[in-house]
Amino acid sequence: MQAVRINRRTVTRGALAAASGLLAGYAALAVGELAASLIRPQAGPVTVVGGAAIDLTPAWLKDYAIRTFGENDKLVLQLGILATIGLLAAALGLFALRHRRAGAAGVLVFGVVGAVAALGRPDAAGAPDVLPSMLGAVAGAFVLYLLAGRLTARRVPGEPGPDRPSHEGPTGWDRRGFLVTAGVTALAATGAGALGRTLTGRSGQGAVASRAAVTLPAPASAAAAIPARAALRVPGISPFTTPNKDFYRVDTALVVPKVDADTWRLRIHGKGVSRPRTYTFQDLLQRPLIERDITMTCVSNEVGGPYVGTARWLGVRLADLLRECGVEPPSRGGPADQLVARSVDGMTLGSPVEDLLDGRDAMLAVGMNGEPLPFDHGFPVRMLVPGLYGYVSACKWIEDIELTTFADYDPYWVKRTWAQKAPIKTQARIDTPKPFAQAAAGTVMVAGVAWAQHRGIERVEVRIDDGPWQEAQLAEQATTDTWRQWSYPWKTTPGGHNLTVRATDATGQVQTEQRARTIPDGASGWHSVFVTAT
Ligand SMILES: Nc1nc2c(c(=O)[nH]1)N[C@H]1C(S)=C(S)[C@@H](COP(=O)(O)O)O[C@H]1N2
Ligand SMILES: [Mo]
Repeated sequence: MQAVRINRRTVTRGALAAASGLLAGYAALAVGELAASLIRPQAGPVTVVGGAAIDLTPAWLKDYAIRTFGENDKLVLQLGILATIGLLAAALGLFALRHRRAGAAGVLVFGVVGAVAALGRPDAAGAPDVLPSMLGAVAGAFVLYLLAGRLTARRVPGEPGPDRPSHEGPTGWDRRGFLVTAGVTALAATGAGALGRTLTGRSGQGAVASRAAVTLPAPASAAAAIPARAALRVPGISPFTTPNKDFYRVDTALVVPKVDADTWRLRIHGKGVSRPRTYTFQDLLQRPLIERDITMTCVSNEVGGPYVGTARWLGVRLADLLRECGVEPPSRGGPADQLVARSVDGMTLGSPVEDLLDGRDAMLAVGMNGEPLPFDHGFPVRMLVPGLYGYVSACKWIEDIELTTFADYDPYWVKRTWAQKAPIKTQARIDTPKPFAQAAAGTVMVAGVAWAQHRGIERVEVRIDDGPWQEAQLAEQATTDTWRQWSYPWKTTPGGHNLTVRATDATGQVQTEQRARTIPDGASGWHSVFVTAT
C-alpha cells in the first residue's frame, strides 16, 4: 500500500523536478540572451558556448558536419547545445529534490562554463562578456531553488487537519505554490527572451542603415562583358553568375557580424610595412575601383559539392593598398611572406604575399553582383584572391591586415591542421542529370561547370561507364578566374550508367583521378553520377 502510494508520488514529483530543472535552464538562457542584447549580442550563452565548440571541433568532425548537415551545420550545433543543456538541467532538477542548495548551485557551474567560453572568444570585448552567462545562471539558480522548495514543502495543502504533523516528510509538496512559481517563471522568461530578441534585432540597425546608405561608385576598371556564349542554355546547369541569395556561405559566425560602415576601419601594419595606414570605408570608395567576375571555392567542397559560386565583385585592388603602405613581395626582398587578414569576429586567414602582388585581381571587395556586400558575405569589406581557397584568402568583415611570415604565425584553420597554402584544385562537376535520375530514351544533355581559377579551363571530357573519354563542348571562357560551363549530348542506352567528368586546366594539367579528402588542402578526384536510362 504504502509503497504504491509513495511510488506514484515519487514519479510525479520526479517529473516535476525534471521540469523545474528545464524551467530553470529556460530562465537562465532567456535572462542570458536579454543581458547579451544589452551588452553584446555575440556574448549570449549559446553563442559563446557554440563558438567555443566550433573552435574545439577537430577538423575531421567539422568536415563531417559540413558534409552531413551542409549549411545547416550551425543550426544542428545550436540544437545540440540546447538539447545538452536541457538534459543536464533536468538532471539538476532531480538532484535538487534532495539537495536543494547544491542543485541550485549546480546551475551556477553552467554560468562559469559560459563565462569562461565568453572570455575565450577571439572577439571577446572584455569582462562584461561574462555577464550574460553569469546573470542567466544566477536567475536559473534562483528559479531552481524556489521550485525545488515548493516540491519539498512539508505541508500538503488540500489534505485536512491542522493537527497534521509538520514533519510530513519529503513526499509532501506545495502544489499551488509550485504551479504559481512555475507559471510566473515561464511567463517572465518568455518575456525576457522576447525582449532580448527585439533589442538584439535593433542593435544591428546602425549597420543596416549604413548599408542602405551606400551608393556603389562606378568602377574605374569595369569587368569585361560576360560573353553571351559563356552561358549554355541547358536546363539544370548552374547559372554563370550565382545570385547573392543562392551564394554558398561558409564561416564560423553563429551571429552574423553587423558592422557599421561609418565607424569601420581597416588597419594595415606589420613586417616591412614602412607606411602603416588606417582606411575608412569612404577612403576605399573614393579610390579607383576594379570590377571582376571571380569564382570562389571553399576547401571543404567535396568532389561534386555545392561550395563554389561566381559573382561580379567590385573593390579596391589590394596590391595598390599594399604598395601604398610600402609592402614589397618576398621576391623583391620584402621581409613578410604571409598576409594575415583578421575579421571583427576574430577569424584569421593567411595568404602568400607573393600571390597578392603577382598581378592577379586580389581585392578588398565592397560590392557583390551590383549591391553592397550582403551581411552574410562580409559587409562592409571582404578580401578575395582569385585562385586561392576561401580559408586562405577571403576574409569577411575584415578589419585588420598584418604582414608577417608563415614561420611566425599560424592563422585559425592552419592551427586546425589545414594547409598553410592552398591554391584551388582543378575540378569539374556534373550539374545535370542529378545522381540516380531516370533519363529518358534518346539524347540527354549532360552538363555542368569546371573551374581552375587563375589558370583557366582548356578541356572537359565525359566518360560513360568504362568507355573512352569524349570531349565535352565548352562554353566560352569569361576569364581564367571564373568557372566554365560545359555540356555533352549523351545518346542513352537502356540500363544503369555511370557518367564521369574530368577537366584539363590551361597549363595542360589533367584533373587527377587520385581521390583526396578535403583536409588538408582540398578534395580531388573525378565526379561521377549514376543514372538509369529507359
Ligand atoms: N570572418 C570570416 N571570414 C571568412 C570565413 C570565416 O569563417 N570568418 N570563412 C572563410 C571560408 S572557409 C570561405 S570558403 C569563405 C566563404 O565566403 P562566403 O560565405 O561569402 O561564400 O569565407 C572565408 N572568410
Ligand atoms: Mo572555406
